[in-house]
Amino acid sequence: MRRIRANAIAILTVAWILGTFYYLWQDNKPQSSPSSSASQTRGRGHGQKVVSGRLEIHRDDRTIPLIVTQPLRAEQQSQLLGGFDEKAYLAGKQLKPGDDPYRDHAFNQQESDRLGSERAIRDTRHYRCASLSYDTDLPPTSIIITFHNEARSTLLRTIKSVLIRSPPSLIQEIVLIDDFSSDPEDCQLLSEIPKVRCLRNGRREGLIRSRVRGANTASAAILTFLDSHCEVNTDWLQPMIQRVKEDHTRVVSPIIDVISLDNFAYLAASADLRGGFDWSLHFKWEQIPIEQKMARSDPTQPIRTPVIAGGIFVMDKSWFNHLGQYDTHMDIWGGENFELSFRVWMCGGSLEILPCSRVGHVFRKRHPYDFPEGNALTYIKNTRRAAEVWMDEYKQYYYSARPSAQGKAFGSIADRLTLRRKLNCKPFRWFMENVYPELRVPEQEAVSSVLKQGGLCLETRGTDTLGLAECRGIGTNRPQSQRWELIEPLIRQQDLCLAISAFTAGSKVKMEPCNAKEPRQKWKPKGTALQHMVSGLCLDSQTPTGPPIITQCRPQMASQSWEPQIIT
Ligand code: LR7
Ligand code: MN
Repeated sequence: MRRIRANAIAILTVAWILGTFYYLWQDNKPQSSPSSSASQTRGRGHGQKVVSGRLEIHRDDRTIPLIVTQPLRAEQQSQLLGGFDEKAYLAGKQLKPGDDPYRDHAFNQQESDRLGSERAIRDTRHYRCASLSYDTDLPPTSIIITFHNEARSTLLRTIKSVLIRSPPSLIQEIVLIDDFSSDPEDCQLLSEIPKVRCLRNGRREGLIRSRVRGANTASAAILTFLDSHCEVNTDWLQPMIQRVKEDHTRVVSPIIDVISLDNFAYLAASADLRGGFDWSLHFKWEQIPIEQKMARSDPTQPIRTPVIAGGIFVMDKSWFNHLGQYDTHMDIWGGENFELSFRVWMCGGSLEILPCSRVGHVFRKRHPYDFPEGNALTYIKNTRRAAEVWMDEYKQYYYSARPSAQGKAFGSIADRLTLRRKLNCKPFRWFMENVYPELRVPEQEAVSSVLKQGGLCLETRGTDTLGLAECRGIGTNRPQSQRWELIEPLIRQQDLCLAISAFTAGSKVKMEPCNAKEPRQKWKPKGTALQHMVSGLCLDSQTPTGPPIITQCRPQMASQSWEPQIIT
């Protein structure tokens, strides 16, 4: 009996100690507790998914003090809003009884309207952020918000949260670009608010050209972009302006918290995510690589990110202009965040997420607006432009991941290529090696092509001889004897590979069973020629009727020029 009691006391003591430790540990780790259960995925009509990251489960108020920003007093309210009649503005657009509250905006408009234009939200930063200090002479910024048919209540809440939660001296102006919404008053009426300016597009332009228009009229030296359904959190702006002030080539974003599209709850996002993507150019949040995570002793430090989500960031205006703003041939929505991110990194800048800056955003599951060219085609056009201009030889992986992109129109990219040359930007390979080494290059898949020389094609005859002959068939009707798979270092046709018979100039080239370790079978492209890697000699059709040979490489020599043409 005594033993049982003693055991029970021991177990209780251990449990109590563990409980205390857990409590303290939780308290020390305020905002970044990982919880895999609450991940949120946004579906897109055309197969785009944006994973908004793991959300945190709110701990109860005992373990984390609930720090909220206080609602405004009446006199502050009128000071901030000037003569703007908020009630009339919101009343002007209300749901009618029986309306589907999700129909127009793909979020629950009824909840948003009910919330009012400002509310207290939890300060979701790491507690150490509160003790950081910033320069007292930070430069002011122009806030740029573009929107197309945004709900009045979310748009107004975005603006009011900026006015309430930013030091007034840092807000030079708020530039609204109404991207041809159905009701011009949605924007116009808001210009009654001090500092707010409203520009309306004469036709639908999409968010990319709209932002460029906003940036062009902005009067501050620093630009801050926001989506039209955000709520900025405590001290969101100072950390971003500070980083850009210290180095104007930095482009910085906050951690993007989640505002529920159903009940508008403000939920803290995990603090150890960065922006990434896959080869189909679909954006995703991903964990910071483990080595970087281990090296982070200070949770307030910036997080380097390969790409930004795109909507919420701060950038020096002259740097934005110097780097070529945006690709204004991109339409409506999508892809511009990759284009901007590649450009910033490859042309001498950097991208980071600042954990001490938090902005909430309503993540949606579908686009509530139409795409004049269709949503899939627009995404393809935009991402194709990004891939063609910036991804060099790596664009092949984009095309294999998104085969439907091949052959789709994407307009001229000449201007953007000139820009890239003029800015003397690094190759995409540099980006892969230095910024995003975690992005794996897919296993090389065999691509069939013909090896063309003028109008002739290299073909096999019988089992092991080779020669040039007229190219036959098109597309999938090409004869097997003229199909080649170029998988470095091999040039193969089924199980046989192109091999030299000896390592000296003039030696014949023949077919033999493939063996990637066999030095006689190793080739690599050299301009339009195919060079044997070991001898350094080039594949040459000097005796067109007979088998090809290898000779000294001479650039531009017709008999050494092989043009691989992919068979689709
Ligand atoms: O034709 C249009 N004209 C517009 O002005 C279409 C849209 N817009 C406005 C729209 O009203 C909104 O304010 O553009 C903004 C973005 O459109 P959303 O909110 O419908 O799309 P989104 O939240 O999915 O947008 C994310 O991806 C876009 C890709 O082009 C942009 O980069 C958005 O800025 C980006 N939003 C964010 O990064 C916020 C965080 C979400 C994430 C991840
Ligand atoms: Mn958005």
